[in-house]
Amino acid sequence: MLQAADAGEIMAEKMKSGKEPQKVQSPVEIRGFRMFSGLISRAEQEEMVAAVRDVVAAAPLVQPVTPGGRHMSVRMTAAGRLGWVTDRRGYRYEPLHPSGRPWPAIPAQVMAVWQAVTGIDREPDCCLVNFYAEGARMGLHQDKDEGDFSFPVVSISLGDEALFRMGGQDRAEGTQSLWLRSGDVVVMGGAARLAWHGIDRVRHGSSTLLSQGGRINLTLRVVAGA
Ligand code: MD3
Ligand code: FE
Repeated sequence: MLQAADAGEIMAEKMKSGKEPQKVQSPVEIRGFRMFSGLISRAEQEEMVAAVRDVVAAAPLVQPVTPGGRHMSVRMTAAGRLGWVTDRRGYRYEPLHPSGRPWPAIPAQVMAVWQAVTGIDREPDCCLVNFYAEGARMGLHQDKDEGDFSFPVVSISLGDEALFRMGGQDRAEGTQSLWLRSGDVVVMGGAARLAWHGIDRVRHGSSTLLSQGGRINLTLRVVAGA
């Protein structure tokens, strides 16, 4: 099922931006999910974790509650003009953290990854930060609150390994799973943009990046009307 993606596709996208194309490895593509394994070096991961700590200091992690009243096991915060939030009032993007303060800026290193893998000139509006402590998971879902699905979502994994499950646009389609490791980047565009996906489990303590263990996932999103 694994199929080498067309590296030229990404380079062609970069040319469109009018910027110098950056050399990134060609991704492995699985049903529209483009996987750049180990794209981010250990030193860059460490810098990114330091930047995420600054984000969390300005916009503390919260344990989100679904509209149905369930507490999510993942803790979240965000950077950028908008942050994704959920509470009893619903799922939505908000310009302010629940504290009432604006979200901090998306770290430059994170923006650089978006540019390297998408070549898109439009900056993402939101960098959602998911933190998985021991035992946290994320059920199968679609990301549909952005309103515009023509832009890809980019995911960056940091810390402990996670079993990522991906399906199709229809919930009834079969799923495939793979382990995401620290430094991996996944781009969900085209058909994969509205695919069902989730995190079944995290191997606590499998990475030395975070001294207390755990996993950070950053997702970069363009939100319509932002
Ligand atoms: C496919 N996060 O934040 S990243 C999420 O690892 C989310 O924390 C997971 O699902 C995590 O919504 C998975 C991979 C991912 C992220 C966003 C997507 C896959 C996606 C949006 C559309 C389609
Ligand atoms: Fe998602």
